Amino acid sequence: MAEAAVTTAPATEAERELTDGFHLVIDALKLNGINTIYGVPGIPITDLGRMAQASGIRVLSFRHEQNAGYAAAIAGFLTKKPGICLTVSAPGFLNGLTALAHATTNCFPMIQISGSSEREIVDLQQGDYEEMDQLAIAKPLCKAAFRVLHAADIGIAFARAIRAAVSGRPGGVYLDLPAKLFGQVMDADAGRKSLVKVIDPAPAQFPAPAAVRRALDVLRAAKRPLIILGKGAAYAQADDTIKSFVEKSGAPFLPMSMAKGLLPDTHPQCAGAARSTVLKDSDVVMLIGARLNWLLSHGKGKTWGEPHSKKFIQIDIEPKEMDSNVEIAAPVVGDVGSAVSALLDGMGGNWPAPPADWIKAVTSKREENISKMAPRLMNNNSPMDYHGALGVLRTVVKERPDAILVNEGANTLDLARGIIDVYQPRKRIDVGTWGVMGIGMGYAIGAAIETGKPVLAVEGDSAFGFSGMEIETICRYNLPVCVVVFNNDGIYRGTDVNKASSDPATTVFVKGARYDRMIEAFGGVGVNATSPDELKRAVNAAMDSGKPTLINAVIDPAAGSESGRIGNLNPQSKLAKK
Ligand SMILES: Cc1ncc(C[n+]2csc(CCOP(=O)(O)OP(=O)(O)O)c2C)c(N)n1
Ligand SMILES: [Mg+2]
Repeated sequence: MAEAAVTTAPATEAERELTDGFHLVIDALKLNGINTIYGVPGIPITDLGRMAQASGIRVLSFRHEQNAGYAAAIAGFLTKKPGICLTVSAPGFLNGLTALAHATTNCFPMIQISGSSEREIVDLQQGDYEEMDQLAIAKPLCKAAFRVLHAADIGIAFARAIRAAVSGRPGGVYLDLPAKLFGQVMDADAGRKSLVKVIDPAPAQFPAPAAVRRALDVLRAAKRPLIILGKGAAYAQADDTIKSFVEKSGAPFLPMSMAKGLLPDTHPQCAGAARSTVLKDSDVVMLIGARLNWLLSHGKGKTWGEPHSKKFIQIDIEPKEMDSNVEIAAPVVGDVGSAVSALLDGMGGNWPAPPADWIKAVTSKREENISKMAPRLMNNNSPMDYHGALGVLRTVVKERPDAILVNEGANTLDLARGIIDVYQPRKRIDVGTWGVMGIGMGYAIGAAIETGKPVLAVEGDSAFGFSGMEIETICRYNLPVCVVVFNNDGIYRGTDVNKASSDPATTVFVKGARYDRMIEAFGGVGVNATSPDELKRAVNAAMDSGKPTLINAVIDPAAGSESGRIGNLNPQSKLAKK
């Protein structure tokens, strides 16, 4: 069919209006309201980027595809529309693939569009320029993968890709576009007709009424209820419904890191500062868009107060999520918005408050932990420790609740997650399910572009290194991003010593490095901050000016701990370490 459209022309090419693969790709994106592309140019997609830019699409060129991919992934999370990452064949494709897999693992809708080399040569393995069977490699790492060979199929391919990315549980989609496709010419009118505007790309999925009743029965009978909000709840953009439900239930709630701010961390029901108490002592736990994976100790063991058992209620769009780790007493399968609104309706007018002794126990634990922490956050030590530096950033965010906080590292991540309160939904974005390093600058750029809000990126010095070159991109597009590098001279700590040779130890970096000087090379503002007071002045100035800024925050190299809060995951041997 596609061949016929291309070759059986009633008139000469000069006489009729034509279109080509380049334009059909751009038109397919625009028709579906996709206005931004994150990528790296090169053969065979350089002209596609140019033409897309000329047509009014915002095309952001990065220095490495992985960072473009992370920008696209977070764009998907923030907007519920697939973020687009555009890559060149083989190496560029592979560079983007980590981000595509990350998007899939984290349930963010994203489409990686990659150019690829000549099929005939690739399939015969004759050594083409950047030869690689990209479709086969992408398939196991994403939700769906498609290849388009004919210009007339571009419309339907994009429709499939968009639907696959955003419907059901969102995820990454790969779209393989061989070089030849772009130059294929066809009748413009037939081309227009071949495009598909996706109607209702993420249809609401209502839970069964019986499942809703069962869930409410379990919740009503709870003596010590707990609600856990995951990033699926943040993704849903059902903020008012979720807030009403949580408040009506009266139960303490625990936000996972990217669900912070759905209700403010300062909300009276927030149990963030009493995490271990609520996990251990609750009797009924309702999970809303949160999975019982490693981040929640798989729903079992000491963390959960075993041998005492609990009942779980789980809301998830993916039926297979139920019973993934432990028995789910009340599965509610549906999209978070529809499910929570059905629960809210089902609660009626006189929902009983949870027993007062439970609320009191959680509140007093929370107050106790908060007041224990308070003095540490006010120290003005130089070099700084994490608490002194984070105490400052906590105030910066409190004063600018609409700023977006990007966070990665080990100690820098774990401590910032606990210390910096978040006040609005989708204002904290971080390493996600994998605890991956490298999301920093891609997320910062994606968040600034998609929301127009100022961004504060709180980065371990190691974490920053994975995407650090993108500060040129931040300067080039003049984005309101303030990067604070927590420079403790290394991974976890800067104090390790190699006893065997003159090589530095594996976890340490150049002592006293000045990351602030990097951004000056591109015209940004660099500041070296050695005390909380200096840090405060620099961050406030950056956030107020909106100028691309990098602050080298000098942290005591001995302040951190191995792997931050997850040192227990390091394998141990009975044999002594050498
Ligand atoms: C892609 C990737 N590579 C490696 C790691 C292992 N890793 C975990 S945290 C970390 C860096 C921690 O150091 P830093 O960012 O400086 O934070 P700090 O604890 O020093 O504050 C590394 C390399 C990872 N999580 N992801
Ligand atoms: Mg470090």
